[in-house]
Amino acid sequence: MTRIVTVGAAQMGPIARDESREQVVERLRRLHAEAVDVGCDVVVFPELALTTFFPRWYTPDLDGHDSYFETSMPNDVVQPLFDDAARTGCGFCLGYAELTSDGHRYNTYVLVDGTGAIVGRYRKVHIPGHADHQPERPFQHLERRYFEESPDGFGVVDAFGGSVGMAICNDRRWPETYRVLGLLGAEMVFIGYNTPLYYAPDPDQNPLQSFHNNLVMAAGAYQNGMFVVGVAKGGIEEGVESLSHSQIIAPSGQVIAQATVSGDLVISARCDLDLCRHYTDTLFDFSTYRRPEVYGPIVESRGVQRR
Ligand code: CDT
Repeated sequence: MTRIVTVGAAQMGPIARDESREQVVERLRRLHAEAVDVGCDVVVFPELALTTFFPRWYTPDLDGHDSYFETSMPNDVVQPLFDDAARTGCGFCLGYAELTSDGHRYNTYVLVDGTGAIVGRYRKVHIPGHADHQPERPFQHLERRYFEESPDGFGVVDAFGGSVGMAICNDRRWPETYRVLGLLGAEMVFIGYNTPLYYAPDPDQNPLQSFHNNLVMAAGAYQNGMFVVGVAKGGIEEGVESLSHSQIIAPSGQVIAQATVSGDLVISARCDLDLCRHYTDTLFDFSTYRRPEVYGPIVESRGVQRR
């Protein structure tokens, strides 16, 4: 029996600073309905999909952006989206800023199945940017001020007839993300992102943003025999332009669906999860070919250690 999962990537255009949660949830519901119309079993929303990308602004107090965080999930404002999932049978993956009851702040994804139940939660592992105010930059990237690194790491959830992993934005640039998920048996990895086109530490990278986006996700998909669904919040948000180019990538590394314009839209692909085995049973048969006994530095050291 084939295991076909129809996956949607619900790309979003900008979310304005003064856009209410209710307005944003209406946008998400429209995208979810579009995904249902094209037969999706699950639709993936971007990173921090309920608000503008607030780490671009500095606040003197750490709690200065707490109004952008959710203290419960689901909550009254997003409940209609959960109800849509239960009514239609189409699940979703939603990114938001999470403030826990004991005061921790995370950049979080939840995976919701076709009954409207949360079946997985992931907190971003690799937190990019800086923690201090750097007024010389045209805009800030203060994720390291407003988010803690996940203490939990990566995990895989049985959902939609397969094994699903989640990662968030900067995580997609790190091979460890995909390899850990691959070792946990992930067949599909959902990755939302907000990627400004301007990179202050090295603007030479600016024209390469789209290339790097595909490079890392396609390599991750191929080297680990998995589908990768990359979903942008792109366009010009509060004066900062971010990458769109959402894409769904097969275990072969080939792009099988791609957004050709920016803004709110759904792309989708029918993913035969058994295709993963073409790679994980052959070239990337981990248990036959991997050599963990010589990979020590990967887990023993954080930075470069010349020997
Ligand atoms: N959201 C996020 O992780 N964005 C980063 C921007 C580069 S670091 C300033 C990314 O890796 O796309």
